[in-house]
Amino acid sequence: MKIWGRLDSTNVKKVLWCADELALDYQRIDVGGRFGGLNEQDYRALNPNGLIPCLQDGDLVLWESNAMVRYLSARYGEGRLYDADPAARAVADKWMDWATSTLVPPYIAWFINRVRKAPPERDDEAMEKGRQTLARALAVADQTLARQPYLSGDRFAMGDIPLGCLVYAWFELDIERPPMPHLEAWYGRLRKRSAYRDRVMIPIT
Ligand SMILES: N[C@@H](CCC(=O)N[C@@H](CS)C(=O)NCC(=O)O)C(=O)O
Repeated sequence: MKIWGRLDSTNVKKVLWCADELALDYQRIDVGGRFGGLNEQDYRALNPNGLIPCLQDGDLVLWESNAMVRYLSARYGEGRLYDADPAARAVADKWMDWATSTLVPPYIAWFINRVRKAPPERDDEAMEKGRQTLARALAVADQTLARQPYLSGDRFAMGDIPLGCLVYAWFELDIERPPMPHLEAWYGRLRKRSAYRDRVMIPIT
C-alpha cells in the first residue's frame, strides 16, 4: 500500500491516522506543499486533481481523503472502525460528510490566516469570521457528545476521524474558544490513542 502526502496536511492526517489505527503496512511518499510534485505527470495520472492525499492499494487508486478512510475502515476494520449495520454506519458517515461540508470552509478561512500567514498578511476579518462560524458549528458536535462518547456512537470509529483531525489546531492554538466541555472531553479521549498522537498531534505549521 502507498499513501502520498506530506505529514502536516489535515487530509493526509486522516488517512495516516486511520491506517495506523488498523496497524496497516504502507509506504508514505512526501508530495505537496514544500515537497511539490503535484503537477508531475506521474502524480496527475494517479490524482488528476493534483491534490493530496492519494492512496494505492493493489489495483485500487483513490483520491478524496474521506473515501480513503471509508475504504480502509471497510476493508481492514469491519467491526472496529466500520460498522456492518447500515444505520450505525450512516451515523459515522454523517459526521464525516458534515466535517467536510460544514466545518472545512470556515476552518480554512481561520487556519490559513492564523497559521500559514504572517500577521501583516492576514485577512483579520476572514480569520475572525471563520473562527466564529467554526465555534457555532462545533457546538453541534458538543451537543451530540453530551449524549454519547464518540461521534460514531458508543465506540470510536471512522466517523470520529475527520473532526478529530480538524479540532487539534482548534484546541492547541492560543485562541478564543467558547466552552464546549463535551467536545473537550472527546478530544481528551482521542489524545489517549497512540495513532492520534503520532499522526495528528504534530507541530502545527
Ligand atoms: N477533498 C480533498 C481535498 C484535498 C486537499 O485540498 N488537499 C490539500 C492539502 S490538505 C492539498 O493538496 N493542497 C496542496 C498542497 O498541499 O500542496 C480530500 O479530502 O482529499
